[in-house]
Amino acid sequence: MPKFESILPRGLAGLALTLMLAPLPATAQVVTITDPWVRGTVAEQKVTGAFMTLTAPSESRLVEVRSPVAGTVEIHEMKMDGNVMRMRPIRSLELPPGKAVELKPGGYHVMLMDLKKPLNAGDVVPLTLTVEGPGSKRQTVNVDVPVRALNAAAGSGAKPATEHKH
Ligand SMILES: [Cu+2]
Repeated sequence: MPKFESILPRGLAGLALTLMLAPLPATAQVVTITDPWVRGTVAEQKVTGAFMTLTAPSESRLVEVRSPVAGTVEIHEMKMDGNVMRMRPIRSLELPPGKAVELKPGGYHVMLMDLKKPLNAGDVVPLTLTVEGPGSKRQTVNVDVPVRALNAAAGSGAKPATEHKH
């Protein structure tokens, strides 16, 4: 008994336990990003959309998106204006707990503006999402997003890029 005590002092045992438990909060998912993609562009096109499905574990909101390929990135919503569907920037996108929020053509989307070069199918666009969780705690999530061809029949019913003209 006394020998055991000397090998594993109480303080050290406590430390080992702390280290084992530490990874749990560190890996707690901020937000799950499913099926992200960016619509490819043609030469001289300065604007395109990024789409994905976001699921947050707790009450959160997407407050900012950044990307090195774009001078400006905005979060957009589509809204009827009379008989015309228009998009406009929103300050944040609510992510209710456990609910999948879809960013898709014709709906919410991330607008990549001021593109520095054309985006071709097969390119990868790094995005940094800032998500504000409970207690206004902000965390960033990096995701590498594949570019799909401009006219590709992409995932959830992608349509031609015309709806993204400003
Ligand atoms: Cu837009």
